[in-house]
Amino acid sequence: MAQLNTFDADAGADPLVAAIERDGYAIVREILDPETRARLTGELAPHLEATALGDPDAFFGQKTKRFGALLSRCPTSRDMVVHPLVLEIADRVLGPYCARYQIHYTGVMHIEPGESAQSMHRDTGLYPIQNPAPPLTLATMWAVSDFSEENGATRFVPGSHRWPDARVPTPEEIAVAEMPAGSLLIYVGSLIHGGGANRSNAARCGVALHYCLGWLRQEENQYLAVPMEEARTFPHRLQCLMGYDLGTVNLGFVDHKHPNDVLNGTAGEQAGVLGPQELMDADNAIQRFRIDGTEAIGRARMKV
Ligand SMILES: O=C(O)CCC(=O)C(=O)O
Ligand SMILES: [Fe+2]
Repeated sequence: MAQLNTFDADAGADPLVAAIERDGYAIVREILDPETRARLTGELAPHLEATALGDPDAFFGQKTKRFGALLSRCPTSRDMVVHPLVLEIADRVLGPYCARYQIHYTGVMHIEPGESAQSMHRDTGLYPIQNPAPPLTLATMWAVSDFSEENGATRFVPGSHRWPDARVPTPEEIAVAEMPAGSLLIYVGSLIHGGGANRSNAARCGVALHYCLGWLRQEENQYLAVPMEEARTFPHRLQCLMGYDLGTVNLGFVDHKHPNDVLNGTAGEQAGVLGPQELMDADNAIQRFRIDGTEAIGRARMKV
């Protein structure tokens, strides 16, 4: 396997965006400082303790602990999700296809010893859009523990974001996102990937924060995952990323009012401005999709 696209935390967005466009992914080494990672680990601990193993859905794993609603449960994730480097990458990867992007999913993927490899999949399989397709979602996987081949580091197929749906990877085409704790794997949601098998004697812990185009339904419902009174205390940018914003002109209003005004109790009696010039301009700049047919190909979960 060729050298992975691995960058230092001060590399800047340009080489990362180029790698993500070309190969579908990039790894940023040790972007979280040890204090932040320790705080994050502490915030996750009681929730991991309270989470049972053995998800009824085989896809999620029998020895993997998962929980979501991180913005409520884990205050450090509020800073991670607005990390300037990640948002610059999201601006450039998702930005051409939407007036606004938004938070799609927040969660922990904690793979315990003995877990087998997850099926390889595309996260964008949620949406019935044929591949290859422009980026619909962008995923970040933050290594809370070290990620190694032995302990279940994410497996992925470089370049598979450009493949048609029918192509299944060979074992030789699979790369492993080995990275020290505090590092970050960023990939487009159409990249074929999956959690690895954990053959070590300690858990592999990752925090996944995903983004999607603002005109798609979010995988995790942010409006119900975080109580409204709590969301009201969040910074404006974070509220908007959760979806308390218009997805584009007129998209996502509440009773003809702006959702951010409704959240914060500033909406007033009259209809809100649902198509401000800046949003009109952003909407006009979107690269529009051509939908030229449908095909019954099903959603792929590949055992490789
Ligand atoms: O745990 C991992 O490394 C990846 C998990 C994953 O891709 C998923 O659950 O969608
Ligand atoms: Fe996934």
